[in-house]
Amino acid sequence: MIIKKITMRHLKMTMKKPFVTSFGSMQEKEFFLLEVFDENGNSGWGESAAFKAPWYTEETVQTTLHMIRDFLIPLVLNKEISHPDEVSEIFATIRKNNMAKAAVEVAIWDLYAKRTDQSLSQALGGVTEKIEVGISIGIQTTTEKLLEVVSNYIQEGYKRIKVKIKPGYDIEVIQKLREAFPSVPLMADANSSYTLEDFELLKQLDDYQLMMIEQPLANDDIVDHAKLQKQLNTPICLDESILSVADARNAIELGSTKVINIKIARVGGLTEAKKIHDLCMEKGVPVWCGGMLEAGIGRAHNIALTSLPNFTLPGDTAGSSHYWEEDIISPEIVVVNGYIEVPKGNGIGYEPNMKVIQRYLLDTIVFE
Ligand code: OSB
Ligand code: MG
Repeated sequence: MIIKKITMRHLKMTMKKPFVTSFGSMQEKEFFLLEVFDENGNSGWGESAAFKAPWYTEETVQTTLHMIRDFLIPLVLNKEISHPDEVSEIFATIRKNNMAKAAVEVAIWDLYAKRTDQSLSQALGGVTEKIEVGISIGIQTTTEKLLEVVSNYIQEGYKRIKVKIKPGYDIEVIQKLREAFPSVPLMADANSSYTLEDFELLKQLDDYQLMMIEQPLANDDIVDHAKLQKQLNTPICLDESILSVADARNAIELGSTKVINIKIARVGGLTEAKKIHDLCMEKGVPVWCGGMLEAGIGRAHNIALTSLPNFTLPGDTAGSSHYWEEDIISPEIVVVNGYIEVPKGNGIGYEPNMKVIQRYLLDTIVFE
C-alpha cells in the first residue's frame, strides 16, 4: 500500500470525573486522531496517548505533535509499505518518542486490516472472541468513598479491581478493601512512588493476597525491582519500566517482574506490543493490556490486542461510558458481565463518529 494522505485532528475531551494518581488529578484529555489513507481511499485510524504533562513518560501532547508532524509523517508519506511491521523499522532511526510513533503505527495497522478484509484482531493473530475487563480506580477522597466505588464496580461485573497507592495511602487502604471484599481479585498500582527504603512497608502487602503490585519502584529501574521481587511473595508487574521487547527480556531474565502490563503507546506500537506478548508467552509470563484514559479509537486498538492468547489477566480497558459522556466511535464500547466482545468487522471494527469528533475538534492538519 502507498500512504497517500494523513489527516491529523487535535481533540480535547473532558472526562466524567477526574482521575487521581500519586502525581495529581486529570480531567481533560487532549490527543490527536491520525487518519491514514492509502491509494484506494481506504483509511485507518489511530489515537495518540501522551498527556499534557510528562508525569507518566517523558512525552506530552506538544512533543507528540512535534514528532509526528516534523519527523514521523515525512518518513511514511508517499511511501510503499507492504506490511505494518515495516513501520517500526522505518521509525527506528528516531530515538524513543514511543507514544508519537504508536499513534501513526496503529493507524497503519487499522488501514492494513481494512485493505485485507479482516478485523484488526485477526490481522494481529487474536484468538479470543471476548475479553475480560478490570477497572483502574484513581485515588479517592476518603476510604469510605473508595469502598463504595469498589462495591459498585464489583456489582457491575468487573473482573478485577486495581487501586492506586502511594506513600501514606497504602497498607490501611488495602487492608480495609480486603476486609470488605475478602475474595475479589485485587491489585495495587504505585506508579513508581516507592524506593527500596520502603521495603518493610511493601512487605506488609504480602498479607492481603494481591494478584500483583504494579510498578512499585522507579520508572527506569529493573535492578531494584529484582531485589524487591526476591523478598516479596506478591508478584511484581512492570508498567513504566517496559518500553520495548528488549526491556521485557532483561526484566524477565533478571527476575524483576512476574507479569507485564502492555500498553501499545508506551512500547511504540502494535508490532512491539505483539513481540512483547510473544516473548512473555514463551517465558510463561502472563500479560494484560494497560490503559491511557483513551477515547474510543485507542480503546478499540486495545481490545484487538487483548484478543491475543497470552492476555490471560483482565486489562484496564473499560467501556466507553466509564470515562465519556459520549465516545467518538459508533457503536460505543460496552461491558457486559465483565466482558467486551471483540468486534468482527474490518479493522478496529468501530466507526469514528464524525459528529462527535467535530464537537471536540480544536484543529486539523492535512498532509499529502
Ligand atoms: O499506570 O496504568 C497506569 C492512567 C494513566 C496513566 C497511567 C496509568 C493509568 C491507569 C488507568 O491506571 C488506565 C485506564 O483506565 O485507562
Ligand atoms: Mg500502571
